[in-house]
Amino acid sequence: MRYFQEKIETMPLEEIRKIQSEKLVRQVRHVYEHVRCYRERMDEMGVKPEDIHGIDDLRKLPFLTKDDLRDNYPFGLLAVPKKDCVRIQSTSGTTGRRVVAFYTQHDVDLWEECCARALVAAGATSDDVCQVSYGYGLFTGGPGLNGGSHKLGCLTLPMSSGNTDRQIQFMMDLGATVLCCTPSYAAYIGESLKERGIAPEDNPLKAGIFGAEPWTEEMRQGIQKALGIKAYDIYGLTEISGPGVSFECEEQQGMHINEDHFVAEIIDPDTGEVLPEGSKGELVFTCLDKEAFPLLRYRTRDICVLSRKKCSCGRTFMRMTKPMGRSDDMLIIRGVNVFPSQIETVLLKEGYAPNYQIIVDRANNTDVFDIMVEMDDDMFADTVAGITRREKALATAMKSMLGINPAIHLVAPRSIQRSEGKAVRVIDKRKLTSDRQWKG
Ligand code: DLL
Repeated sequence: MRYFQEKIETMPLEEIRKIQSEKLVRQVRHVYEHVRCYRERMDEMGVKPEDIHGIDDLRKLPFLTKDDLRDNYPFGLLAVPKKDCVRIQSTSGTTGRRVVAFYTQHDVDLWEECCARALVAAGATSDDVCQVSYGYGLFTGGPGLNGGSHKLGCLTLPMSSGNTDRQIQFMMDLGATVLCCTPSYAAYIGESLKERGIAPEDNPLKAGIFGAEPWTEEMRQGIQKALGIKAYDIYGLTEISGPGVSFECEEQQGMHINEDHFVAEIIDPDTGEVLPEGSKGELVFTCLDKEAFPLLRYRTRDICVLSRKKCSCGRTFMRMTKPMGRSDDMLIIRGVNVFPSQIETVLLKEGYAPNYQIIVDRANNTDVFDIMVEMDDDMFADTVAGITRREKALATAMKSMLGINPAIHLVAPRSIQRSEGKAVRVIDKRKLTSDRQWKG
């Protein structure tokens, strides 16, 4: 089984664009009629539903941001009567007003189909046992992959995150072949298996579907080795439905966007100008056929690049790179732009596991930049002088990647708190009043 819905996933570009155009015209009419916020925005811009004839008219429409979602909390952007909705999900990682997304049964089906496509692209079939170790509840990770696994007909283990002993026991006893969780939890499960003396070839897993937070190519290699599997990336966000907006195929060269449901654009985050294919910029999504919470031109803040290059897996859906950071989570330390993923890259290159925490503070009007990094048992057994030498070497490597000098603190193995969901990598003490937290 190569595709979950072959005809759709491999359709020619002209057909994709035709379907997108037809759906967009219908969707714009739907939101204009049912959502006051859109009607007012479009009226302000002098755009009527009749002006939207197809996908080329997309850029006539206004952008929507997370602030708009918060301002319209909870029901302001709901496009169907509340009685027609069957589910809500909500975002993690922010304080203050949460973002609440609504789903009709049609929307849940569409979302679960997207997740089933991701599972098949990772090599799963109805013969597989799928262990879902993303959090369940308001977070979309657990419910999304759970639904996809059911749609495909896998035996589904709805583990949720946490209780790693039980995760490992069920994995071994029930023969889980596909693991779905955050990459940081996958790495932790890998460590825990090793601690229990279970070699990578002795667990039943063959593939993993990991997303919801940034992870580097080096981290992928580490997880693949520790678990003895092929590790696939999956992307999505609550506002646009959840996991499965895009997913990796066996080529592992970017994630295919489910273009029959979502249109992707890349814009300049400062000017809002739409950039040509291949440019790096902020990813914007339009939901083509969701009923309850159909966001148009939603600014994700994720920075990435889109490509229409042919993929040898046969899927024709365009691909996006892993998000390279967020237009709003980039740290500015002593005037220098720093992406946490750069720090992770250096750590993995220098032979450290990606167990680290960045702490930024301010003293005497100057930024203080510390990185706590865990040693492995061998490093920890070294002399004090040896450890100091290591700290200096790592600081030099960081300086050459980032352009500024962090203070490196090598800490004892397993002393940085492990995450069962999204890892908290950054503690920015300078911004305690902000309601936004970095989530990768
Ligand atoms: O994290 C949905 C999800 C669940 C995706 C499970 C994949 C697997 P939110 O909590 O709304 O939704 O967070 C969305 O997380 O805008 C990205 O910044 C980040 N993100 C999601 N997937 C990836 C990924 C879920 N594969 C935000 N790589 C998004 C990097 C990711 N960042």
